[in-house]
Amino acid sequence: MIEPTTASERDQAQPGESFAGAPETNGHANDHATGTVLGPPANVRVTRLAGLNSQQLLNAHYFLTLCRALEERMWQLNRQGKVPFVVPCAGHEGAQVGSAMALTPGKDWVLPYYRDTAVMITLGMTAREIMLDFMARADGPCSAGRQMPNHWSCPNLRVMTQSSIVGSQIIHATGVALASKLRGEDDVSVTYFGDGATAGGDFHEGLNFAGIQKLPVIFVCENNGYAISEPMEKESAVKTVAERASSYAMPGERVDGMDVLAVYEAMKRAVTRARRGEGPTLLECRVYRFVPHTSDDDDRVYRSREEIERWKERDPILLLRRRLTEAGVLNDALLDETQRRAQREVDDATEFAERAPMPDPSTVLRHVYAEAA
Ligand SMILES: Cc1ncc(C[n+]2csc(CCOP(=O)(O)OP(=O)(O)O)c2C)c(N)n1
Repeated sequence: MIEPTTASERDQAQPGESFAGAPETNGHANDHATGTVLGPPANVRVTRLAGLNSQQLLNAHYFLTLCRALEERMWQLNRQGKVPFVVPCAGHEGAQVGSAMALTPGKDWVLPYYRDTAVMITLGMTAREIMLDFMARADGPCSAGRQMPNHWSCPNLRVMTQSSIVGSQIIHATGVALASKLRGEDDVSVTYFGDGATAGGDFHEGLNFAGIQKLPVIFVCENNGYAISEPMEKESAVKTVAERASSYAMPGERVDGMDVLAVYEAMKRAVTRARRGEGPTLLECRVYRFVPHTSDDDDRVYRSREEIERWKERDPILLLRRRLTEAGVLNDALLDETQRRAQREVDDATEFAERAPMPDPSTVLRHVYAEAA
């Protein structure tokens, strides 16, 4: 049985110097990322939590709300037979939004994995763009309808194309960090993966090399306790992912991944270290996947409904809402407005993608790595 964790003791908040979606760094025109529409109303107290101001906190709340609404629509489209495959992230959003908020979009290199929809939203990818790829439309920015959904790629956000081979992005991120170091640049590479990926050789090779070379790379593990149906104890003889860091001479930190602000603070520390040339960090975010691995999985065969319900009491969206309400940043009217706005954005994205053209079959070999002679 895998039990929910509670928030760990945290260091004093670090002031947030950059925030995903800042208009000057984000090549996208999505106003949800710039935060110009959902500003705090005049009666909302200006406050800071974890070094983030009211506007940044409300943005984080919007990203979480939007991602969950988008995913619910994806399941509906899948059940209607319109889209064959959903890769959900419900339950992981806190770790994703909290970590991505500590990055500078378009400057730092990001190598996500298939579950990272909320990372992409936080960096600045729009709901329309995500829906275009989800429906394999010709204008889908990740692959123009060639790749499976959730195989992220976005050059202007420095999000690098990934493969379906679990964990392979770990060594790619290490190589990108080596390039940054050789060029003398202060950008940071970040890669995301699940606990199952830590059982593969790429994890060892990537961390070993990054440790030797002291590279500016952050390894973010979203540990949901399972690799599809395999529980953590069958993947690893040690109980946590973070403790493996000592084998590679880098700090390993374990954080409550349901707590957006705790993740943000831990990630901020790792980013600061990497930018100062102090080397890599392994950050383990303890999360839980609320729904099956994908739309092709039946999770009833490997975990109980009670286990899921217990974790849902620590839903990252509910935790953040509680925190923001107590701090006076969020109120009922603003919560209502946030939910309506997210729903409008999802409706718009769905209609937009459904109207968008499919790829022209005559272009099937375009952008394919190798063509037959
Ligand atoms: C090298 C490799 N082995 C197996 C698979 C099949 N596979 C796809 S996802 C997955 C589970 C990965 O689990 P984890 O890394 O914990 O991430 P999660 O899906 O739980 O977020 C597996 C085994 C694969 N794609 N690549």
